[in-house]
Amino acid sequence: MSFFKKLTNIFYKSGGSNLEIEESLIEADFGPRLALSITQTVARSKDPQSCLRETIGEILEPYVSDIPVNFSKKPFTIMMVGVNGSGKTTTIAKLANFYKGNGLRVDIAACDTFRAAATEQLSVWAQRIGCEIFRGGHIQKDPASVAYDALSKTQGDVLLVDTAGRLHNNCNLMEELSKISKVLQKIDAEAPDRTYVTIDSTNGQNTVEQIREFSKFCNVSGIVLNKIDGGAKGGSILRIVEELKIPIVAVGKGEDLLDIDRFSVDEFLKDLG
Ligand SMILES: Nc1nc2c(ncn2[C@@H]2O[C@H](COP(=O)(O)OP(=O)(O)OP(=O)(O)O)[C@@H](O)[C@H]2O)c(=O)[nH]1
Ligand SMILES: [Mg+2]
Repeated sequence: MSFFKKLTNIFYKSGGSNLEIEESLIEADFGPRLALSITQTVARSKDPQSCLRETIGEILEPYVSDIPVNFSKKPFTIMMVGVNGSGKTTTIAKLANFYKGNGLRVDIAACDTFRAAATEQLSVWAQRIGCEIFRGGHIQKDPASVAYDALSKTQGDVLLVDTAGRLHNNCNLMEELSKISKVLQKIDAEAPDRTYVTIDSTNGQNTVEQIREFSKFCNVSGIVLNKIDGGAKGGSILRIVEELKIPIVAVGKGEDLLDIDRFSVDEFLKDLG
């Protein structure tokens, strides 16, 4: 049962208590502090269900943005970072397809040189979408040099930089992200123009900590919330925007190229009834 359905049941059940509301919010990854403050607000209301909707909407709305598309310069460099399997490469493919559909020329830098299969995965997407890919060649290059090569050669309007998945507490691998940014800055002092962190929304536990760590090594400017089709509990996104104040630039709703969209508070809340 979705957490909103569960909450609805609590609201309609006579004698449903604040404690039950708070527990459901905690279970849904809202975190104890936010769960308590939302419960206190809702408890004061005559219409708890609408109040919950409004309270959650008020927290999220200021941080919802369209997928950015009007770029101030060319090439506009977007780097994708995140923990293993959070959907970086798929998001790169979806964004490349989205930008191409908006009439932009998109190039991709395959900077996940960690696994050979990663470059292959991206090459298949690039071919399908019809965009150029810069990759490391046979002798494995380091990611920063692939990024440098790509930014110095690209003719695209947008350069999308894929990176390898890494655990946010692995300092050496996190340093590698700083190095990619620094090397790009030798060509363009503002690059990467945006850094998006991908979040697997089915894995709500430590997402705030993940983003906080990534932000120490690169300037995280947006969140892509992936796998919201996968029965996500969802509450962690409230903690993310409330604590870190970073906008949600897109959501991933599946594994195909078109499964990317603007975050919708209404859809997020639709199970509320
Ligand atoms: N259901 C669903 N699956 C997704 C979504 N985004 C990515 N996936 C799947 O999740 C798996 C991992 O996606 P990748 O894009 O390879 O993730 P990654 O972050 O690049 O992974 P690493 O490079 O290994 O760190 C793949 O099987 C994707 O098809 C999504 O929005 N919904
Ligand atoms: Mg990848």
